[in-house]
Amino acid sequence: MRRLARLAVALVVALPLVTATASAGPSHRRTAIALSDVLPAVADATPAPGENFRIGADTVITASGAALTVAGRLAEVLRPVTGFDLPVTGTGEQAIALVLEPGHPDEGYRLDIGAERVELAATGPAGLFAGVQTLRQLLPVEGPRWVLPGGQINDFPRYAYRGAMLDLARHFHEPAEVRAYIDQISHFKINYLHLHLSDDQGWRIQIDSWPRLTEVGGAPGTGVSGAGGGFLTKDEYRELVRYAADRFVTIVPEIDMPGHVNAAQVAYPELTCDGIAPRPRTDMRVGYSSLCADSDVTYRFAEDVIRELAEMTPGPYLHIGGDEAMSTPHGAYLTFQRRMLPLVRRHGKIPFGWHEIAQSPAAAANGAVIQFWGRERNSPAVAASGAKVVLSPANRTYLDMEYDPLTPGGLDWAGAIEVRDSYDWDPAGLLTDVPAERVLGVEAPLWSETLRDLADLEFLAFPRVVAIAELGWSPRETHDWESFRERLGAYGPRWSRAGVRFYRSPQIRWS
Ligand code: TNX
Repeated sequence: MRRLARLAVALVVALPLVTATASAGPSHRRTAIALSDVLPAVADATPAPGENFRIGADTVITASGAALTVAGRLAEVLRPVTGFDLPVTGTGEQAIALVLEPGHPDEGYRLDIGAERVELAATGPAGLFAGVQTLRQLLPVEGPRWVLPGGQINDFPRYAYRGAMLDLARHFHEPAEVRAYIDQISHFKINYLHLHLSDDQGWRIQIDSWPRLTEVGGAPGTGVSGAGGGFLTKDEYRELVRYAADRFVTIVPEIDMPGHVNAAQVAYPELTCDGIAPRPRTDMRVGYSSLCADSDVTYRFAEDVIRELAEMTPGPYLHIGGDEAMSTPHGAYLTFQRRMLPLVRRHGKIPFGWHEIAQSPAAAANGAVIQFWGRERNSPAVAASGAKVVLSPANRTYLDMEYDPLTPGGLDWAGAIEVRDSYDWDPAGLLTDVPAERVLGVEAPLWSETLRDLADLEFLAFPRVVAIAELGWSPRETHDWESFRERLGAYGPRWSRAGVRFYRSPQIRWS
């Protein structure tokens, strides 16, 4: 039924005569945008041709109570592009009405577009915000006719966790760059941003009880190639958390331990087993540093950092890394995790870790979320742990991998990842030994070894992060490369207008 509806829409759009219908009037014209031309794909769309809504000088946005903030946001984005006043009021004719009503799934919404009224309904503000992202894409890129295609959309996410990750340690990204990224990913209903805040080359978050972490680890010249330096003050971090929350994105902070700690050890040599300060590192190697699992200072340090980080993090998760601890002996690794995982719990957070933590029985015992970053199709340790899993298979989701061998910048250890590679897989079936109900969601990490500025970041992230957003949001039945590439191609002008320097993949016909 749904496919038929889509086909009908496609035919209508393909017709050369996409102007007036029988009941012609300016608001009854067809638009070139179909109701299902949305990224990520909506769960269900039933077009009502002839019921288009035209935003004009008399259009108002109505909302009350908890819907008012989202209504304000909608007005803020529509006013400058359309040039209309769009007052936010309690009631009114010719309204885009934001309505709170029970019965929708988490983050789900219904969008009803008729000739006289648009109604966007959800159970809470998160669902309204998701609906607003859909509505924005249903408007043309340019005026003067701001027409929404008539019909009804019912939409809700497949997975609760749809993430992206930035690596501030290998190259520090300024708060303004992080905000720009949050803006862009929130358009695609990504709802978590994981910040990798410490690594061998740098430490990027102020910790009051260990001030040298940022004085030394965030100094100019820290980072890969020594190009960069910088860190987030607590105020800047809190401000980012707020900025993200306003866009329904939750920050997941990561302090990587027991490996990837060279920057902390340069600042505090007592964090090594022999007490000797290592040299600062600006190369890309991994796996050489480790905290000392049988030393008390390790746990004093870890607890102070986790306490301070938890205090300024309202979100449920705190990521403790755990990856590539090649210089931590296996027994020491288990000792470390046996103490760390409950510690995160004691500070009120759900522990999150790279899939290596699955080796520790403490992972499942403490309800940890495991982030799988491998390329294998099975993972006995992850399967045996029984824990929830977020999928970041490196050969599909690693945004720092090159698109093809000619890509400027980017790494290649997990292979080249063209847009179709990032799109054509199913999270439910990726790990053959982990049942589908244990998959919490997906995340696209962007490591910063080869990045310098926002342009580099955008080039690697867009469009691939949208493929991961669609895998996280859209029902399995909508998965269709041809449809995805059409919708992506049509989105290009929106990025161009916003000044986003995306990769013009040859796999896509860009409008
Ligand atoms: C592996 S994946 C890493 C990072 C690197 C990345 C580069 C993972 C958990 N660790 O330390 O930055 O590869 O692609």
